[in-house]
Amino acid sequence: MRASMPIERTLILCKPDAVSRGLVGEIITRIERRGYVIAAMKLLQLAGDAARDHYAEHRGKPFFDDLVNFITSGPIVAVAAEGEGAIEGCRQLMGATNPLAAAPGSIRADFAQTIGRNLIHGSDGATSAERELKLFFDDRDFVSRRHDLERWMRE
Ligand code: D4T
Repeated sequence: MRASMPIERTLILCKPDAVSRGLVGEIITRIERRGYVIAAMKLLQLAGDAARDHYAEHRGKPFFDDLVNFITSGPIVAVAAEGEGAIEGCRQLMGATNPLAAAPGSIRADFAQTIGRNLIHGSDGATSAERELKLFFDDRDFVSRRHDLERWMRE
């Protein structure tokens, strides 16, 4: 019997640099190849208030205004990714916040240069995942992927 982790949902954002550089497919491919499934997804452009809510933990920090200006500067793709240990697994796929410190082979190491243009956001824990998913998705936006997840786990 294989050891299992809880099935988790995490919020992934392909930030404006990922969308404008045409890297959304690359990012989603890596998430899917790891075995996580897309439970909800949308293309949108964030308003300032929504961006300030999303980044509430960084309010007051010197980079806060730049962060909000950047995340609202163009379309983003929000993805709810689901799978065993998906929160930490997606953080691994992303690599460290500063691309210069990101593990080789991670998304940020492979495609990004600076911390202010690091392509992707992923929730950093269960509490933030729950809070952030609610900012982007309603219950009715989610589609059950249980069959796909169960098949993946059997194979
Ligand atoms: P996000 O939230 O974009 O997934 O990034 P992380 O979870 O990996 O990192 P974070 O919350 O610490 O930072 C949020 C966001 O702020 C930018 N940033 C961060 C920045 O421009 N300068 C900084 O010094 C820090 C710490 C990058 C990501």
